[in-house]
Amino acid sequence: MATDCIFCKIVSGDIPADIVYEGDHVIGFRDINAQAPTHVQIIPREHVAKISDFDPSRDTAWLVELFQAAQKIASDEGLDKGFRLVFNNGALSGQSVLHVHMHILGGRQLSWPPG
Ligand code: DGP
Repeated sequence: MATDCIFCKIVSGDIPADIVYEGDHVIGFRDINAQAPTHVQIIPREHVAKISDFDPSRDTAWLVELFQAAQKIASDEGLDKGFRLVFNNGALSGQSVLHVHMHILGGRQLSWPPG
């Protein structure tokens, strides 16, 4: 746990969140500033700052569960017509929270390209 990390504090329960998925290595919770009818953050319980820090000798369990969680959340939320998964990585992408998180967005027509 990183003591100054908002998402670590959500994992520990020190900051409340609307949690929609809890697994061994991953949790999912609704985004505080939702950009779509479904907008959930899926994060590893372990603190890893960004996806470019991913280490396959260490991080495979949460990586696999991240996508299993996305499947389950998409099913639970009725996103059968489509959804989008997004990782922002680093300053130019707009990553604002330095704890790996995969956005799952759905429930409306999503445009492309993103801003
Ligand atoms: P990014 O720009 O990819 O770093 O997205 C971070 C997202 O996290 C952003 O959409 C807002 C969300 N977020 C930030 N702080 C909190 C929080 O305390 N609670 C919840 N539920 N979401 C948060």
